[in-house]
Amino acid sequence: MTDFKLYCFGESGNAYKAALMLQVCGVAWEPVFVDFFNGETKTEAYRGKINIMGEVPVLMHAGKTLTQSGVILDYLAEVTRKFGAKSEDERREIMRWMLFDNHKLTSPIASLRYLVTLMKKPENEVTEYLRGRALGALGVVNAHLADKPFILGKRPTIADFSLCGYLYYGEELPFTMAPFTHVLNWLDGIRALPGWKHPYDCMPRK
Ligand SMILES: N[C@@H](CCC(=O)N[C@@H](CS)C(=O)NCC(=O)O)C(=O)O
Repeated sequence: MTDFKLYCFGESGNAYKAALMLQVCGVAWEPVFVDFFNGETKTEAYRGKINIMGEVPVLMHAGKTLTQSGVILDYLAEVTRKFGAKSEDERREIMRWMLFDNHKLTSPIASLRYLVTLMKKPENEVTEYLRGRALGALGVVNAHLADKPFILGKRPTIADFSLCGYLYYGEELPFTMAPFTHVLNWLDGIRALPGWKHPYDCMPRK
């Protein structure tokens, strides 16, 4: 038994954001496999008892059930006192990047990978649109990281763990990361943190 239970599955970069935080905080945690590809998140049982939004990640801890990766990261920063804000300005800066991540970076990358790589759908105007949005957002993160190793500067925070959620899936990403050299260096910096694991090495898959 561990204190932290994370409902997740290996292919979920959103769940990985929380799993990575748990890993680098060095806390004991237990993954609970959610069978997304067989429709578990759509079931009444899941929506009724686990998450009405029908999504992973879900974190259970100390009698609380938390959903939305950004909320989970914020909660974990508070209870572990690691990788969080040290001032009100930092708190807002973290929120700014996590909101950008959820809307502009993770959203098109996750949808594009789902369609092209996981569902093997042919390229069309939807995938073209999503790729344009994903590459545009990656360009923003790349420019921001041109003069700093982490999103807030010298130290990693939950903003980094949110933004990197989908970026360690390598060949599963249906675009090349090569032009984003600052992003690649930043990913190396996160990978070097003690406790770091690849998504498929810390979350179960069928
Ligand atoms: N904004 C949410 C996104 C969560 C999300 O989209 N999770 C996906 C897996 S990566 C999911 O569970 N989808 C289930 C579904 O759409 O049925 C977060 O950051 O937690």
